[in-house]
Amino acid sequence: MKKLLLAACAAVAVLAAQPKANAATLEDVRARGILVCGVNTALAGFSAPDSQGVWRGLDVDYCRAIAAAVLGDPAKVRFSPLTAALRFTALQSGEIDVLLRNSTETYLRDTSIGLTAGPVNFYDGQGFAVRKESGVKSVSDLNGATICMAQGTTHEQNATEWFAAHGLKFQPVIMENQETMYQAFFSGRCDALSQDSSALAVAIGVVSGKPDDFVVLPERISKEPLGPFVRHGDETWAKIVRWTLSVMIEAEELGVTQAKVDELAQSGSAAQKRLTGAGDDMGKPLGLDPKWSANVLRAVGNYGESFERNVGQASSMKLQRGLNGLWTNGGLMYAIPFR
Ligand SMILES: N[C@@H](CCC(=O)N[C@@H](CS)C(=O)NCC(=O)O)C(=O)O
Repeated sequence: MKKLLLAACAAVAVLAAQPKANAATLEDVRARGILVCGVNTALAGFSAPDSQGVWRGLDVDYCRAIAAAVLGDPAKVRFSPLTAALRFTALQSGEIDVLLRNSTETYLRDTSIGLTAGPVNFYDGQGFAVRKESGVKSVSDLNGATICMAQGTTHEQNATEWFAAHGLKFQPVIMENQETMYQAFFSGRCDALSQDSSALAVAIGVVSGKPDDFVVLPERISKEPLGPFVRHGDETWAKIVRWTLSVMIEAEELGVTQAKVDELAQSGSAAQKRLTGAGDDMGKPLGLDPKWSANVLRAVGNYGESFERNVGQASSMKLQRGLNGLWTNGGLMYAIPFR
């Protein structure tokens, strides 16, 4: 019954808004001269303004890369910060051109709300954090616990199904947004905090101010493949969004870095030349500039560079590549050939 109710609520929430009939996002963006990208309000590593007010993160880089591909300029982006609960409606209504907001791709999100999921730009999983003094060592120790989660996310359903499957119970405390969820957890209202493990790393490592007082439990109870969403029915736009990430991954595979784009356009292999815009016209099929892929790489670098800068070793998060490594290193990042 609870399950049915959950499914029903999710359906009502997502079907409420009808997608704007529009299959010409590329033309709209060109006419406007600016890409409107829906992002998280503040999630360090993915999308958050820095101390100068400049948006930074893995999702932000992807937005800038799309702007570079389409408009030739990574600065031509307006970031539209959205809560989890409002993000899909903003895309359906045409308020944004693309959603890049640590959004999990699922079957229902891809098929029943007038949207289409793009490629995965970060493989994540749902985790839990607790206060160290609680002595809790694994998720099974949370039987009967109160768990803080955010509204409009995949997390309540995942937790409900996981606890039921393990014959355990918990008390969900569903907060309106990330900020209120953190307030609730850090003020002691919940025994645990549950969200994507990348976001947990930020919550404990950065937001808490006392990382040593908390511990992230070892289990990941779900798959959370995060990626962009676009409106259903705009095939060209979906392809532009998909190929932009593919170019970044292929560049990493081929050793094309941000600093070497121009050099490799001159002296690289045939594949490197194609990727850096010095081969055949690779823009025409999508209605883009012949040098669109070079513009992407000049703007944000390859996928590995963007990862390390935003969430990896050069960031405060220091996440390992893991599943987000190249397939040649045992990860899941695999580019469709750019030829
Ligand atoms: N990947 C998950 C979670 C994404 C998500 O929105 N996470 C929360 C933290 S658990 C968040 O960023 N909330 C921000 C907010 O709603 O203000 C999803 O797509 O549902």
